[in-house]
Amino acid sequence: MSLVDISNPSVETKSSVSPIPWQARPTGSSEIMWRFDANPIIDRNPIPCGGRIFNSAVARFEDEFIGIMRVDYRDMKPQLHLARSQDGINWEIEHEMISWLNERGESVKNSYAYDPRLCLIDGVYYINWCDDFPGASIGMGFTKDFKTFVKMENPLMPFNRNGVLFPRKVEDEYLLLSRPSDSGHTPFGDIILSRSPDLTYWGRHRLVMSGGGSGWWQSVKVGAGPVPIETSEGWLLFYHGVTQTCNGLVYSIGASLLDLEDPSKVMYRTRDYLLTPEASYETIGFVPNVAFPCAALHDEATGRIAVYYGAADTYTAIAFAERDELIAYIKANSDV
Ligand code: BMA
Repeated sequence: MSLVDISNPSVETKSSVSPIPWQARPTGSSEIMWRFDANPIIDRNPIPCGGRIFNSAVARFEDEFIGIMRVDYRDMKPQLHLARSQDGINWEIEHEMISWLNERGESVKNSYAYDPRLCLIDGVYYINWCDDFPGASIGMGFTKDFKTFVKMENPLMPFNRNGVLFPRKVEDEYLLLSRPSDSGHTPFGDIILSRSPDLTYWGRHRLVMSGGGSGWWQSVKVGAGPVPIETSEGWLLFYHGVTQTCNGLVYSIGASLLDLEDPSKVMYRTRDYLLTPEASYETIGFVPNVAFPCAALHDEATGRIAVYYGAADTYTAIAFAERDELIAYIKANSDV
């Protein structure tokens, strides 16, 4: 794990000014989304059982940050581990995987679990992940204290991935984004919105976004990233867009603004990627050329956003953006 150089005045940690990890845009850069200069924040072989931690979820809980980490084991199967951090940058990762109970209080074990998202709704933290149904499907569970974890019913039928809840009900219904798929390295994929009165029964499914657009970076498939951020201009949704090359798939990061009252309506969507694999920790690794966002911290007061993304299916990295500037950029450079 890399340590942040606190002598660097451009790094503001929780103990100094910013309530979320933050670093100003580098001098001379015109990027809308810029990388943390201490990336990757989690290096290879961070705990004894796991070779790689990436595509992980982060949220604030009480006076610290909590991570639900995707840990790829030495048998290469992924599992979820709890992690804690004072600054959102340096993490203490538990060496045992999260233990789940079902809703009857019985112990249940996931055969694998990956790409978690973490969403706070009315005081309860909900976790979504890619579960084995059998085959890729959306897993869902909750915790109130990060000590007891309850696995709920799978919300949707297989095959599906990238389940992302909204942080509040809209018109008295919970909202879930997902990306129907096959059980392998899906060569297609659209983002779908589903609604539920009770987090168990889901329906009124609507298409939100398809792969495509005028450019090629998101031509093969798209999938929702972090839990959407509510702004006065709409739900800000970071997502991954995938293109095909003769050397495999390339995962980049884009963003869209969804209608606040009907988030199946895309109002604006980035024509160009915001971040594509360029840094060595994104282009060299277990799966080269992957930037896969699963979490975002938003400081409402300053508009600062820290996006956590998996790099090359190997590392955990952070990129920053400024909310109002990003929204203005998306609106001015949109291709819906
Ligand atoms: C997707 C998921 C992600 C992974 C990406 C790139 O299908 O499996 O977990 O980061 O492929 O390998």
